[in-house]
Amino acid sequence: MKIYAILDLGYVSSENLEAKAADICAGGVEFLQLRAKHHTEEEILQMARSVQPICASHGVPFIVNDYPRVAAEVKADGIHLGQDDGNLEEARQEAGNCRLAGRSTHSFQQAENAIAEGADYIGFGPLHATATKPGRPAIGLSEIAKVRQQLSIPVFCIGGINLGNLAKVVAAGAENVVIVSDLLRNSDIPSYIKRVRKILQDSR
Ligand code: 3NM
Repeated sequence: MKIYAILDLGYVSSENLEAKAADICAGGVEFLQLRAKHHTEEEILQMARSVQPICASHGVPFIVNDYPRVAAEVKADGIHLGQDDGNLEEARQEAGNCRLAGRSTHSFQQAENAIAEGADYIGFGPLHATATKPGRPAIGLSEIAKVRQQLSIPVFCIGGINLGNLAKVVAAGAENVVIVSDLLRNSDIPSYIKRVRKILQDSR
């Protein structure tokens, strides 16, 4: 049961980035990703430089979304790519042969393809429609169990997950989850993460 948090600049200002990263790491997550869709590569590099040491000091693997060269520069533990973001192994090499390469997937077929291309883990969603990834239709919960049974790599369910629907997501077969907006909007992130952990444990 793993919790994957994303520092999404749609919800966190760059001024608050370090404080939020520290809160998330102190709460205890298994991964932390930096995701900024409306910043330049140089800005993202600066942000990655400030977040990476916080993750490292807590032993939380640090993943960079979309920018392999930034990942290489800060010696990130991994990179994460969407469906249209190019070849995963090329990105991994560009990222300094980082240990983790993840891919967003939105169907069973894409999940299978991610294994074939060497992904270390996948995101699977969006389970529910979400303003964090606008324009992407919800895929629902029905294929979670099948994907988990048939895939040999960790599956991270994502998309509109919150404290209110998490138990249902777990009951549908999810083991690992990514939560973005519900977590970042919470004023007490460490205790929020503890509540997520408890629901993950209790709903199995
Ligand atoms: N990727 P929230 S859904 C970043 O399905 C992202 O690939 C998705 O944010 C996918 O927890 C998503 O706020 C947004 O819904 C998740």
